[in-house]
Amino acid sequence: MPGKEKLIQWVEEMARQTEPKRIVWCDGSDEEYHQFIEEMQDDRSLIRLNQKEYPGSYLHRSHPSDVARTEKLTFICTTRRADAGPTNNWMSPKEAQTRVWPLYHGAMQERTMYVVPYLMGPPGSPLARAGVEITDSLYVAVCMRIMTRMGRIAMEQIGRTGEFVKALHSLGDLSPERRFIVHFPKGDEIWSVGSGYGGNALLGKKCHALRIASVEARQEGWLAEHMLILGVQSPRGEVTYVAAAFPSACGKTNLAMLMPPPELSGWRVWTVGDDIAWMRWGDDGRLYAVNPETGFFGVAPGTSAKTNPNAMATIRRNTIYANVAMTHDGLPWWEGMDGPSPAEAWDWRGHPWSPASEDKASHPNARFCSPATQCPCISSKWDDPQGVPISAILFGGRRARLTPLVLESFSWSHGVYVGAGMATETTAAQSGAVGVVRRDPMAMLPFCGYNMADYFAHWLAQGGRAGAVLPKIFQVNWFRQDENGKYMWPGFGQNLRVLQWIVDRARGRGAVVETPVGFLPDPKAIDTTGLGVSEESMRDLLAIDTEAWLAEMEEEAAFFGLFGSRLPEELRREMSSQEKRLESANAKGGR
Ligand code: OXD
Ligand code: MN
Repeated sequence: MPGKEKLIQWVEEMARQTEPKRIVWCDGSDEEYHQFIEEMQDDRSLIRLNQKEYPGSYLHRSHPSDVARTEKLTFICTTRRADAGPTNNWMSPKEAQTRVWPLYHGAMQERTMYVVPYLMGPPGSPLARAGVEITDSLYVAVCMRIMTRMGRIAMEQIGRTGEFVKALHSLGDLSPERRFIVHFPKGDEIWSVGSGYGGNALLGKKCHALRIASVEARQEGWLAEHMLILGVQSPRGEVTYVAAAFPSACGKTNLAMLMPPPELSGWRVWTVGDDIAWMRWGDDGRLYAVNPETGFFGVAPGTSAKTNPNAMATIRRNTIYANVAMTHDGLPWWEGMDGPSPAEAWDWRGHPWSPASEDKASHPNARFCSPATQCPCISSKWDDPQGVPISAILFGGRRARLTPLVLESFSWSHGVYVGAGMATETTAAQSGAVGVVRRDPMAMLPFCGYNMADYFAHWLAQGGRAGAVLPKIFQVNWFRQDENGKYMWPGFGQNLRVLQWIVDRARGRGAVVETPVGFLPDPKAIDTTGLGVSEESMRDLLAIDTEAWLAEMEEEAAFFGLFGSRLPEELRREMSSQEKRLESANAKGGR
């Protein structure tokens, strides 16, 4: 059936269930966007910010119980539970029909249904994939306009190929009791009901570009990952592309937009993407990455001229803020922004706020949604249909102890093991406790659409591809703390010093020290001139505590144990070799 007809049929079917007052097919034009913005101001779902200071920018306040991704209510729907794996919530298609589908019945009565065709990935790229989101939220429609290539361009691809992900979203009654985010990888379908929050409701992002795409990537031999993509340019003009996985709210946007400190003049960092990387093998054997998105949906609190000046410039116009505070002059404000706190403001719920208030002004997971093209350091290749060739892959977490500032894996399969064993302290990006250490393999725990044992196997299989020019794999940790709880590494722009070593290693240069858990930089290999980090701190940042690592490996083994016999043998081998290396180093009294 031609694509357009298939789409019309699906929309009609969804309309029969949801009973909207009217249906609007979005064309993605500027006029349409501005009209939506007007309508949202009329119904108070958008508040106009100070247009002199923040032209084209608005504030959206979400329901107070709907401010983060709700992982507990996120399901993978497959016939067999084992295909979703032990780390995903599973629902059978039958249960979805009886438990979730009825929630859509009449859900759009008195509301408008917006049909949002979108494309993920640069048009013309072998990785460009189409989807259509049906939503009754204008906030979702305007953010999708920023985050994806929306409208005509997507319709062209759908018309041509007949292929699209069917993404059905309704705010429902916004009750967490009736909130579900359900994925059907087999039918390329997503159902999201009861939430208007970005990660739950902008269905092109986590739901399509990660959960559904990861399944497709496995079938087709590519990778859909929770990774930023950046280019590091040396003073000689050599650009090296890096993809880096970090769990949510661990500084991906900051790293992607890194501003080199003045003392590292001549170096530049170019942003290709800040959240998701789709990567495929090119004819030359190299791994090419595209950013499937066209915008940044970043965490506002903590963003400042010090931590991320490029983001501050990006979000100065045409930005839809969610759940930040607003000053009486109509300026957005959040904790960690530059300058003093305002004497008075409205907090993220719209209540009066002052520095004496007990609560935070901005929600810790408040977000900005801005077009990628506004980023001052956007790469000239950010929308190249071929993507950029990746030379290094980074896995990073938020760990106060244990993992060093940086280490290089011994091989691809050791690197996959390092990524699979990743753990991190939780943040406000997901509902639940903050600061608890949890295993988060490759930062994909909440985003892998299938059994993670098979995901590890898929990663391992890439290492055996004939002719593949494998990127080197590294682990980084910007978040080590001393015994007083103080961060030991300055982070932000200074992370470039670590990237410099990584680039050197990726290009076959740079000095290393071998340890049981990987190659570490030779103490002199990271330039610390003018950094204010003592030699002793540097030693601590790069120290390997073999006993603590062995204890960590027990936790890791318990986690891997969840996968039973489905865990790839190669991963077991990597784990046991590392254990042996640690034990023998421990017997010799450390590394
Ligand atoms: C995000 C997240 O919004 O990971 O990128 O939560
Ligand atoms: Mn993310």
